[in-house]
Amino acid sequence: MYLMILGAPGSGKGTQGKLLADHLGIPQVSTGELLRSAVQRGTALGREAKGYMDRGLLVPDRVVVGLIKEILESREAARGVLMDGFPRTVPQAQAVDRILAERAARVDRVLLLEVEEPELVKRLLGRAAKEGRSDDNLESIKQRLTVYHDQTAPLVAYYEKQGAVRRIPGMGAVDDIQQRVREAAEA
Ligand code: B4P
Repeated sequence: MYLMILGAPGSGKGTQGKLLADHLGIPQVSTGELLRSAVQRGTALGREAKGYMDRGLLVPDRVVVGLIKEILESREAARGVLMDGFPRTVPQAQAVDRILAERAARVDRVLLLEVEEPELVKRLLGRAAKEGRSDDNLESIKQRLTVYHDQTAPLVAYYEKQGAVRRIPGMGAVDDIQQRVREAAEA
């Protein structure tokens, strides 16, 4: 099963994705986590990605598509994967479709978490206070929201054409949202 969790920054992709992946027994893969790990290790990929991430911009597709290909072709992903934070642009979605088609698979469900913007900002500023992630500052958060609307939200129409999108109200308690997420994933 190939599932994708889609939503604006702060919509709870990481939180809900982890719970759902554990429940289904498939790996959760987050390009954000992989990129942050590359930054921390100071690899060439990490050095290139850091400038984009800190400014709230997307890392270029040519960098991310290689990463996505590696993930989806790995043995770990053979039985399915929960994609958290990718694809994020139409060219990335086309790349995912091509890679999955090679194993006669496709994105089965896109779980779209819908959260109002003031709540998104509140959550990310809350995380900044707790974890100090370098892109959780007001300027970068605003930029990430703009990038989401311009470059990632068009994916909703892309996957709606495939009948894969399930809209999930993402406000409220984590456990209540997880219940809705599971129902949407398994329906
Ligand atoms: P990501 O790591 O994907 O970060 P994000 O979109 O900002 O969302 P995140 O996953 O952290 O937040 P979540 O919704 O889980 O990407 C970071 C950067 O990496 C991007 O800006 C980009 O530069 C780069 N990047 C990553 N993937 C890329 C790609 N494919 N192509 C190009 N560039 C890419 O929200 C989490 C917060 O909300 C937490 O603090 C959590 O505790 C809180 N929360 C969750 N549910 C809640 C609830 N119900 N109530 C209250 N708080 C809640």
